[in-house]
Amino acid sequence: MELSSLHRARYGYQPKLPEILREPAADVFVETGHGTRAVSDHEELCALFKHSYGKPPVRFVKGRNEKAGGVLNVGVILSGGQAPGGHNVIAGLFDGLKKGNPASKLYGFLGGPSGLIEGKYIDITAALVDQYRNTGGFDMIGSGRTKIETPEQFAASLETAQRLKLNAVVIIGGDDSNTNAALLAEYFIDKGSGVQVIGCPKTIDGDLKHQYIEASFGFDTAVKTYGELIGNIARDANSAKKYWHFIKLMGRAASHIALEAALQTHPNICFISEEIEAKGLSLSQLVEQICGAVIKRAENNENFGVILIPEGLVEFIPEVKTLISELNDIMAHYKSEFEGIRSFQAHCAWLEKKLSRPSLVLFESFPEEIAKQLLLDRDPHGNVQVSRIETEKLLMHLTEKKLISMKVSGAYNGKFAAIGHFFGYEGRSAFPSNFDADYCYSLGFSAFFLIAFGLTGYISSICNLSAPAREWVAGGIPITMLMNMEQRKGKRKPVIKKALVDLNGAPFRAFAALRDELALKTCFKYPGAIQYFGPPEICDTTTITLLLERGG
Ligand code: FBP
Repeated sequence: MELSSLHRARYGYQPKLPEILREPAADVFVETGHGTRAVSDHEELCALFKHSYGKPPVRFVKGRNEKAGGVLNVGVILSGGQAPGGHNVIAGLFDGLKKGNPASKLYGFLGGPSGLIEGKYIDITAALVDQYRNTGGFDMIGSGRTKIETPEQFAASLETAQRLKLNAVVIIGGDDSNTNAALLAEYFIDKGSGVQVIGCPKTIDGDLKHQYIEASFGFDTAVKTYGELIGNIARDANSAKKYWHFIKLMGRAASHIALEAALQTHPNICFISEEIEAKGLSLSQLVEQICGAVIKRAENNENFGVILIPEGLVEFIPEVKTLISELNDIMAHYKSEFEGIRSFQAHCAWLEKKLSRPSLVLFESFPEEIAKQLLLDRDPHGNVQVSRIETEKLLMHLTEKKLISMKVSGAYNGKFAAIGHFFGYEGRSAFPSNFDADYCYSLGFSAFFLIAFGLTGYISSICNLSAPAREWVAGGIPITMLMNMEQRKGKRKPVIKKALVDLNGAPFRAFAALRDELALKTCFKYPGAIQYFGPPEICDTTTITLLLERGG
């Protein structure tokens, strides 16, 4: 592979670690806190996680550990969507293991959790790790979205772990993957296997968040990548003064990415799904809001603008949410009948008898492309794949329609030309920012210490993230602490509770204080590209969200 100059330079970057993780393994001790409770549904979760529920949080402190230095065999899995920094978690884990004892081994399961189930793995060697240090993507071992859920899959996972004589499995993933890590940890204890399971918080969506998990890795780099692109578009719009840009941003249900991008770039409008649900705003009210800004700006001859749309928006607009939920039920209940229908027209005719009247009217009012996207396959968790629904195009279409009708009635006389964009995959495999490179390396190193101290069912935790890396606090918390019970595919299941945007939180309040002015005036900010080398105030700062949440 021919390397770019930046690629080569990034190999030489030494990620910064918290002070405590730089100590020799024998000089690090574990301090335990008090027993913990789940987010809610304490009794039910306690019964489901008989062996692993309610354990205390731990953090690493200076102290003597006579037992340090044993040989450990560990397997690692990258799970779910790519997030910048995954390779550095593996590098941190690898370096930690080798620092503990050079004879320790790390195996990488290929293609996500299915690699563990099917026993597909590679040896992770120093030469391999060195090819991936500080790089984006998950291509070192690949990723996948297989959920370990059947008794056979659990048994096969244990068989693989025992065949490789593993002390532990590390699962690097989001809320669903770490839920799986908790279930696997409980299963391994129940079988008396002694195989530990440790999770690491990954997802660009930023919705795996808690007092002890201040950020999921990848969010920082992804939003900085989108921030650069949105800033460039905003500047182009302000130069040409002729287009409205409708930009959908990844993030699944949560609007953290859109909110952070809005704080970075000051678009004219940014919808926050959580607020739309809380206020019960309809699709036509959102379109009216857009038209209001278009008309007002046209009065100043500003026939251009930027609108940010969180990926999951459609699922938070009450009437669309009802439609999607009816479709989910119908598609699950009449699966084979639904799959047997060959054409879109035939699907529509079939749905006429199945959907409620208001949902049918709404479905039929959508452009054909959008209606088709609502019928695409659900993900393994039964959710609609919001990344594949072109909400930006839907809003462009409805805005244009409304403005045309206003022109006919003489209520509006400006120009409107819209361009749609979707930013998601562009940010998931970028070279990790210094923050993500440091944070991920620390998470991996911390996972090693959790394993060395014999813990299981824990997620690696690095706190105090708005401070310089040397002051970060390393440790872990039991995964059950993040969980509650939710209805999934018609059954109550233990799951990690998604952290959506808090409408009372500092990031949302900061945006809400600005937005009336942003809607009318042109106040764009241009963050520019991620900087990897240079002064710390340009290269090492993290997101506005994290700084505001940490009171910065
Ligand atoms: P994770 O939750 O697994 O980190 O994935 C996040 C995400 O990037 C979402 O923002 C997006 O909706 C989804 O993955 C897209 O999934 P896919 O890669 O399967 O298209």
